[in-house]
Amino acid sequence: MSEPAGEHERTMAFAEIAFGQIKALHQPATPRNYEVWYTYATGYNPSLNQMVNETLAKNGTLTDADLEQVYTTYISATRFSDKIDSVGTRVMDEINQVMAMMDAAVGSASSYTESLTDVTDKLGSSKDREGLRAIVESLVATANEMKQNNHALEQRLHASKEEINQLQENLEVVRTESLTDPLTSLSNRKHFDESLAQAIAESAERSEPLSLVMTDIDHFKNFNDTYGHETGDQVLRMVASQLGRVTGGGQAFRIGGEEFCILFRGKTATVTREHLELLRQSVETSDFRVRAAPQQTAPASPERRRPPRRKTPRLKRPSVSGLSHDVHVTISIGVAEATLLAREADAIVRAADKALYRAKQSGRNRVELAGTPRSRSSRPGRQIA
Ligand code: GH3
Ligand code: MG
Ligand code: MG
Repeated sequence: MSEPAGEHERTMAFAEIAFGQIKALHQPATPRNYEVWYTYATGYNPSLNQMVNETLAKNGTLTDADLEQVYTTYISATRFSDKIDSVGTRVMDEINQVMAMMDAAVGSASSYTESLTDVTDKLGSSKDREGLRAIVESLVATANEMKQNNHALEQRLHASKEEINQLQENLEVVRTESLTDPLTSLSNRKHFDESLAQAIAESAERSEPLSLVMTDIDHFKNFNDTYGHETGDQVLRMVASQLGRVTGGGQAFRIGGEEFCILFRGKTATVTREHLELLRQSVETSDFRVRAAPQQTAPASPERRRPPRRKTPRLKRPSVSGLSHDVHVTISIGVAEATLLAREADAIVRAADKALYRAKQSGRNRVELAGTPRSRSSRPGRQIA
């Protein structure tokens, strides 16, 4: 009985540390955050602890985006590899069973050959009717046995084929899941990193342009502070769905909290900008209705590196039902072109991020091109107050 009591105390100590961290850093006590801090408290995942400690040392806290990154890198990624391991084990089992069946088939085929050789010998020496009848009977019996073995093998192979097809489908689902952001269903950061590397290699090989877009929701923190995290999530989904419909063949990714990327293969930044201008306008003019009432208290703002912002998101119209508001959502966009820079992922990401920063500094809700003077940035349809 001492084991469970010891286990109870040990795990309660981890739980207390996890709650303590959530409280001290004023974070939402969501299962995800709890899991990150509980894992941190156990110390079982040194890489997770290292990432958390480095972020704490640098910023004094972990933002939601940091927690999401820690979770996807060190917790959910492990789950996916567990799933892949389990599919892999089943494939190995299936292969082992088929191999055993093949061994048995080879064994029975060689004994069939031996029987046939034996019968052939006997046929040569047999003179009477009875002798011939016995040989034919033994031949028929051996042939029947062989037929049954072949039938069983055929059935087993058929079942294995079905099982392996099913496992292939499972593997595809797990792979897709591991590359998809669960909140918005857009491709995730991992998919982005892979796609960017691939797109750079392809654009270099074909000597084609490649444009990378970084976009970030304006004043997003205020949606959370004013209407709550759930509403923040709704805003994220709404923007993601607009990004998913972007024209010009761009592929959209959610790479962090309220930050998204779009890759335009074979398109220059200038051409891309036209599509981005349509995207910017479509977010700005979309009717986004929030059902929650504004919250009474807003949590403290974390440290920021972006330019200052308004206190609350703008409400387009007064409340209709008393609990329902149309909320004004805008995005800022930065775009960089690979052909104008060294074809290197870091350099392109940095350039697009810099352009995005410029879009924020110039008043948000606008598109900026990397290396473009401010005066050439696209103007928003209307100015934010
Ligand atoms: P700016 O216009 O300068 O971009 O301001 P901002 O408020 O959008 O930028 P900031 O980086 O300060 O805020 C980002 C916020 O996004 C902080 C974090 O709590 C929130 N966030 C990150 N991930 C999620 C998420 O998955 N859901 C919700 N609801 N909020 C998230
Ligand atoms: Mg933002
Ligand atoms: Mg941001």
